[in-house]
Amino acid sequence: HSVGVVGAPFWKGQPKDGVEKGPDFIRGAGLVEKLRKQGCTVKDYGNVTFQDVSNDSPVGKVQRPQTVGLANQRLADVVKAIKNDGYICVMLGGDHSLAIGSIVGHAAIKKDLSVVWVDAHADINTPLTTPTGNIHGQPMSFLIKELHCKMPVVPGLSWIKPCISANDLVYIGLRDVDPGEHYILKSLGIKAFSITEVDRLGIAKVMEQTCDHVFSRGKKPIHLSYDIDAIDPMVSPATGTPVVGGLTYREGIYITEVICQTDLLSALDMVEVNPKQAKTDDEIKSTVNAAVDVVLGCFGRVREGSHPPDYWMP
Ligand code: DIR
Ligand code: MN
Ligand code: MN
Ligand code: MN
Repeated sequence: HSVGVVGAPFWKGQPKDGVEKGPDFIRGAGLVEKLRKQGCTVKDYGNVTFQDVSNDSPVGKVQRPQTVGLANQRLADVVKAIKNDGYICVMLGGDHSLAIGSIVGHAAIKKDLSVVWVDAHADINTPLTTPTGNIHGQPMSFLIKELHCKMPVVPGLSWIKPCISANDLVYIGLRDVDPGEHYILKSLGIKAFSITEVDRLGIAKVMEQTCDHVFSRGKKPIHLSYDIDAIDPMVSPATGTPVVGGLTYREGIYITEVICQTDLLSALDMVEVNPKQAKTDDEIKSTVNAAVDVVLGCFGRVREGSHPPDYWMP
């Protein structure tokens, strides 16, 4: 695999600082070296620098729309460049509002994407349904074509052109969904495997059905947007909005092994690692390691072990 890594140290899609430290903590745990050791070609594009916007007052309930909008325009350009260079793009967040720029940039190069969204949350509130005003709870609403008619014009965010069909989105791990979000999922018929479906079917069936769904209209590139809070807070507590009863570490990694086997992964977001939300160093370590292992699993790491094709037994 050819992997282009970019850090997006941005927190202003939600109120808690610390999530901007995510990229450097994930790199600090040896991500790039570990990817190379498992045979990947890796280019590290460094961290994106974001501009501050003064007088960015809320529009309705939406917090910091100009800052988040500008950051995502910048990120979209960087992701476009990484895709044009021929790499699978790995965006290290940062908060999940960054999925806007990541997906818009990706979709500009690869027409007709599928999105697999692994998260405790659906992140599909519109600026009108949002209970918090935080844009990290809203990115998908800006990207879904069928929601465009329900979206108010928000200054700073009006450049976003929806690029994903409701049919091309699959959720895994949901367990904290707002009423407006639930209405959207049901009325647009969006495929969603909540944690209840993971309990009912098991993760293997969930992934089989996820693949059936995304491949039913042909083999399209996959954008995997992975929020670390999908995994149980016993494993990944260092995140802004932990929700009990999440994916086990094993389920979280199994998802990545199946996605890797499709050979269609084209971009990955690894977001919402917030070292400042940890109570101990061990909590940071466990969360960051889970994030690193998610990325490694996407690029060929298999838990049964492996050996190079030219291995010669001593
Ligand atoms: C909530 C929380 N649904 C919101 N969302 C989170 O703010 O819209 N997303 N935490 O990751
Ligand atoms: Mn999220
Ligand atoms: Mn989440
Ligand atoms: Mn693969």
